[in-house]
Amino acid sequence: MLKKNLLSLLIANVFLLIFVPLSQAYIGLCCAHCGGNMPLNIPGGGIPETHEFRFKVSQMFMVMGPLRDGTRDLDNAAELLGPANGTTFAVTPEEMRTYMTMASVAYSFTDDFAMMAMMSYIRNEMDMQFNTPLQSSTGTRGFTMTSDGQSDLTVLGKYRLYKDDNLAPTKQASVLFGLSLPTGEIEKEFTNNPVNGQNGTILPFRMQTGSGTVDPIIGVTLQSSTDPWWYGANAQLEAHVYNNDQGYRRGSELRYDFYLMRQVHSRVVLLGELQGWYEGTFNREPYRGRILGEGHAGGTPSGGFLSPLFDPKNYGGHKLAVTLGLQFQPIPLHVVEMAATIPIYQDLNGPQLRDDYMLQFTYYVELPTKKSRRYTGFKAPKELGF
Ligand SMILES: [Cu+2]
Repeated sequence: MLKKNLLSLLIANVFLLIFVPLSQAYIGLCCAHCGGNMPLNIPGGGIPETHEFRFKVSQMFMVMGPLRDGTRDLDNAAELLGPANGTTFAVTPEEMRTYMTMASVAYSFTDDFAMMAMMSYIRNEMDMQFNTPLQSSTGTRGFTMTSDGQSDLTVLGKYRLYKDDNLAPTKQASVLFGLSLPTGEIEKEFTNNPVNGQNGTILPFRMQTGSGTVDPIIGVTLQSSTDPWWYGANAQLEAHVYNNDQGYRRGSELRYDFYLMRQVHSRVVLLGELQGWYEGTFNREPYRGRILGEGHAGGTPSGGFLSPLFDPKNYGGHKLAVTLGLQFQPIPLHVVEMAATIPIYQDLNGPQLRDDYMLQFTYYVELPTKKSRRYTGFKAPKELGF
């Protein structure tokens, strides 16, 4: 009897040794405090552990085109190029490429309150096609319009309203609030336009790198996990409430996001997101168009728009996109994310360029300060799995 018990104890132990490492719970690549896993492309998504910094750098590449009105793609040459009469245009965009390098820093002051600041450097390139008269007068089919510079600075606070556990929550709800500050520019000008008299005039709305206004941001974040799944929902509104120095403002912008992540390894997480985006039109033209006639035929405000890009009504709409990605932890306290986004539905106030695809690479580092409960000098605390 005793022998039999010992034997079964031995078998049980061997069984445990073999199978326990496989069934061990994942705690997430990031600190348990923020929920463990969260897509890195959601502004204000995860938060650092209390009294810790998080530095995030991200490189984004986005391609837009062709032009679309409503849910229908347009053919430049057949439908849009012609005299600048309001229905057809002298110059139309074919494709836009945006390169954006983002940097952000976040710090948690208490278990429930964190602040973050983010800023980008943007480069825009837009391939433009001329109508027949401009093609003959310039001797070229079109040109690539460019602009680059720093974006607006976003400062956000995140306050946790609910959590089911203070140190390692599996359910939490937070509110976000903050401001986008006008550090970007709204008077970028043409520099390489082959058409006489166009260089030095104002570039269209989306080639500008800022909104020109102080914009309030509010949002909510819901995060849950049931190992090995992490999931949640976010919504964020950026309102544009007054006119900038050029006398216009951007349409308000609502973004929402549902995400589902599956941790497949102690250092690897797969992620999927459904992202939505609503934006209104611009409320009117900049002073330099409305009064000085820049962007209009004949250089006068009564002339038709040279390009659909100058019309404030050709912006905004509703978009839905799917993002698939992967997160990887190369060393403790570091996380890398690679993600690709493709649109699945776009109903746009047009004609305007529609989204084509987006690629994003993000790297972040957590830095515990001496006040952090994870602080162990220069070594990461192994017992917590970081
Ligand atoms: Cu975390």
